[in-house]
Amino acid sequence: MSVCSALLTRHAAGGCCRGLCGVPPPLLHIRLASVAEPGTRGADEEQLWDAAGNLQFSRAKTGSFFQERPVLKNPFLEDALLRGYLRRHLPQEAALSDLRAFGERVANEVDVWGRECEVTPPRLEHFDPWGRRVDHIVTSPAWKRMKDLSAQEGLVAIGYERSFGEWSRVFQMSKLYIFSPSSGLYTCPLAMTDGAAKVIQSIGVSWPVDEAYSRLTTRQPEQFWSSGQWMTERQGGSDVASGTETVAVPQTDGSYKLHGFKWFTSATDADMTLTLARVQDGSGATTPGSRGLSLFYAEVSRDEDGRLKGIEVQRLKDKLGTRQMPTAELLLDGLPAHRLSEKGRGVASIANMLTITRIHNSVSAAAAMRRVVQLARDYATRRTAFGKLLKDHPLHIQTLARMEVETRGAFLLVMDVCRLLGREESGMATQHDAHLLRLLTPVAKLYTGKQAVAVVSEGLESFGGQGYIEDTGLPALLRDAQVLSIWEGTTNVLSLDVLRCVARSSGMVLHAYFTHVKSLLAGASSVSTLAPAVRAVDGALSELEDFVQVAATRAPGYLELAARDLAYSLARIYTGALLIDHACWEGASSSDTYAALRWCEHDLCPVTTKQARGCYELSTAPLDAALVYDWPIQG
Ligand code: UCC
Repeated sequence: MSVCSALLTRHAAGGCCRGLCGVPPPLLHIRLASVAEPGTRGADEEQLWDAAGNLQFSRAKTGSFFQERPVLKNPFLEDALLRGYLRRHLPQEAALSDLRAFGERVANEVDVWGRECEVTPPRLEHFDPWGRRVDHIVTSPAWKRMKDLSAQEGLVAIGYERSFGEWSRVFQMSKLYIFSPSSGLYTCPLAMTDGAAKVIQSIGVSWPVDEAYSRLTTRQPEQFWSSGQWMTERQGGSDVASGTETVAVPQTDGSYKLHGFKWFTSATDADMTLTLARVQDGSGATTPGSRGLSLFYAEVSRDEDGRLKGIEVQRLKDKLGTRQMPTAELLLDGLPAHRLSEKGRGVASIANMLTITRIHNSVSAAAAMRRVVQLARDYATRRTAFGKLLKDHPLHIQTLARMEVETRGAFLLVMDVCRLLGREESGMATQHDAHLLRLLTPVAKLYTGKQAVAVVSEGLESFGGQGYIEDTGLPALLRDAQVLSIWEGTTNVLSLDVLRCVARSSGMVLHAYFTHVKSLLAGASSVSTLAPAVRAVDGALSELEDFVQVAATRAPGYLELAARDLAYSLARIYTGALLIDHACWEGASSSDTYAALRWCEHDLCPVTTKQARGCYELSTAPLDAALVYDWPIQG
């Protein structure tokens, strides 16, 4: 028997094992003295033994090194920009201590629930054990706890209590921002719940939605309702005007019954919903297009036999991400409903909901970026490679710094939209603010949705292979980010929405934009450290003004081709101005200045860069098509 196998035998007979002792003993290098047997290690070969005489990799042992995991700390305390922004704009101790306490809860309690939602996705029980159709969507206990927590923490209520006046939305969205990545996607029903409350409030809170409104905005978990937003049908969710087939059949009591098929309904375990349908006239006819759509309110309830009233859940969707949340196809077969809007004013009425859900979407996008940066920078203090910690590799830190710049930009853009919303709702908004809110809502949503995918993807890479391992919880961040640019209006649909609001306001939204960016830059004119950034934003703004002048004289197709780049230019220039403005604040740090300078190294006005290359000339469209389909180029 070799020394090696003798020791193994001795250890198996009575050695102290690592698992029982808890703390791993130090490793010792022991040089073997025996003569090697054929096929065994040589006498000079070095082996690793621990102090208790355990040989690594022997039998059930897996070695003593384990990579440390990133640790989620209080996301409020860890976020210097969030705290700085609130110290500047909302320094009330009540708000700050609430966020501090909630951040603690998120890190130590809620994050685990979020993970539980991911690993215990909802399932659909069509039938009860005796064959009756019940269509029960069974969700995890953690998903239900998220609902209670949302009520207790006032995650919708804060926006309607308005305890902090015009800053109430900033406070509410700050809570959602630290909650979102740990929420198991409960932020989705909250977005729609908030949107429904907003619609009801703007239409007027009276019967039959008065009770719904108080339930949507309560802090009492047992009273709290969530709402759905059922807009998407089989023909698609973007072109709602022509894609909506659902009909509303008038009842003698003034209510309606809805018949149709809703193809993509999120958080389908909601207590109520807002949805669109076409009112049938006496002959059963409906009006096509947008002018035929009206807005309806419906409660999701069950009859005495436990069957859903007027709804069959066809199936749950099998999605890339957002798996924590039930998303379903619904057959509406006589769903009792009440019309909320005037006939034909459905799209205009649900637009308030879209504004709110798009803002929530932007908050979630900024939050996803912040979370991956927070975890990546923690991990960089724990993981060693090539002889030193990741944090000591300048190239690694450069990558994290770039992610940080994107995250800061996204945060300030989103919070500025929340600021404008708060001003509008508290009666403080000027016409100028209202124009800015209309323009920046789609801009922020489309830009942050794209940024989130890029930053979270980069973030996963900073964990190496572990970023690709499912049960670290990291891949879910990327899967969930991917939806942010898709639902609530894709990038192109929202770029066209930007053009639409420019046209509908006769350019006033752009006038407000230019005026506001200039006023932000004016405040920084004497700050020499920011001069390169101010010059860059100022120059880009002039280019953008020139582009708008030229584009106004061109055929509509020209602007359509420019729409996405125009929206990106609006986002980058405005964000640059916000970063500069924040860096001028008396409490700002040198990092605030550095972030502004770095942001302004972007191509701030891609629409003029591309314009100079002829990208929007009408001759480009057939060339693009020829490239995509590999057609021969004509002429
Ligand atoms: O439902 C979905 C999934 C739910 C999941 C919820 C997640 C929440 C976020 C979670 C965060 C974590 S996905 C389905 C999403 N679908 C959309 O978002 C629709 C996308 N399509 C559009 O936005 C289109 O632009 C449409 C549908 C609005 C276009 O329809 P129309 O009928 O062609 O619209 P018009 O004619 O341009 O506008 C009709 C009226 C006008 O008002 P009036 O008649 O007074 O002039 C417009 O000014 O609606 C007004 N309007 C708006 N107002 C249209 N869009 C807006 C707007 N964005 N803001 C204010």
